[in-house]
Amino acid sequence: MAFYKEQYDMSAANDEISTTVNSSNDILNRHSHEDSKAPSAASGVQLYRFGTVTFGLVALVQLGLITFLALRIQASQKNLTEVKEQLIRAIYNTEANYTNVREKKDDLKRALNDFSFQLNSLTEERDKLKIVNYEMETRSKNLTEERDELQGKLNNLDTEARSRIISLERDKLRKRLTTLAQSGWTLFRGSAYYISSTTKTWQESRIYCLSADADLMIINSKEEQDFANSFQIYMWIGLTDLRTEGTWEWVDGSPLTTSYWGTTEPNGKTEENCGDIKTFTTERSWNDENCSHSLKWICEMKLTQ
Ligand code: 2F8
Ligand code: CA
Repeated sequence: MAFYKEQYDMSAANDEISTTVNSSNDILNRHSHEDSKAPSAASGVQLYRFGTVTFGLVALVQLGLITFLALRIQASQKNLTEVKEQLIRAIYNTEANYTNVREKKDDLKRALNDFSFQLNSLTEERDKLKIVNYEMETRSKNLTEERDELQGKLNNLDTEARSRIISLERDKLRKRLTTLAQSGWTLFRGSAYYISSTTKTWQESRIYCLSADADLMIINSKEEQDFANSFQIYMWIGLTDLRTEGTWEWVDGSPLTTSYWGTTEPNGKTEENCGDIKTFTTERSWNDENCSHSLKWICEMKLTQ
């Protein structure tokens, strides 16, 4: 804008000079015309002086104007130089910015390319995984169906096998009970009992029972006590304080909790360390006896463990 304004000022000044010169020429022309009308020596000198003065004045004005214009032009040039420098700086900055922006753009382009590449790879991978997942799901579904089918078959087999095993066990037990009954064993509440017809010491009696997969009788209830008494036989049972004098226990190691000692029994102290059923007509039928004594005995075989 400043540049354009300077240009405008200069042309205005030129116009002004042209106008002034033209006016002077007009005056000279006019006088020369008048001279032609009334020529005289005095007026010629005057006219000459006037012309010289006028010319001088015009020259002075023109010189002033030229100086003024030269100064203005110089100022304008300075201004223009500054503007030019500013423009150069601006262009330089713009170029630098442009380069910077272009570099950033290139960086972003590269990043975008990388990202696109990665995105493509990931998309491909995802698609592959989708296929694998679908296959796995199908396989899993098939395997589940297969497993359920096999489980069903196994359950059926289990049921069949179990019922077969139960039948076998039942048959075996029946056979065993028959054998026991035929060998003189009596069944009572999940156990089989055998009462000897001969007599032995307590230890020998026990060995006999053990050899038959049984042991001397252990009495755990009033019902069992009544059952034992009902045979009305003086016989060894599985009771002893051989391990600790005065501490009576059963042959399986269990302590004596409920006892059916006869009146004043046990009374043998260290002399009588094995138990028997003696006074079987009363509920409290037990007696402690010398273990070497020869008596009949009763074995108990537990059928349910
Ligand atoms: O039943 C009373 C008592 O009878 C006998 O002693 C006299 C017994 N001893 C023998 O038979 C060796 C005791 O054990 C019993 O307490
Ligand atoms: Ca006794």
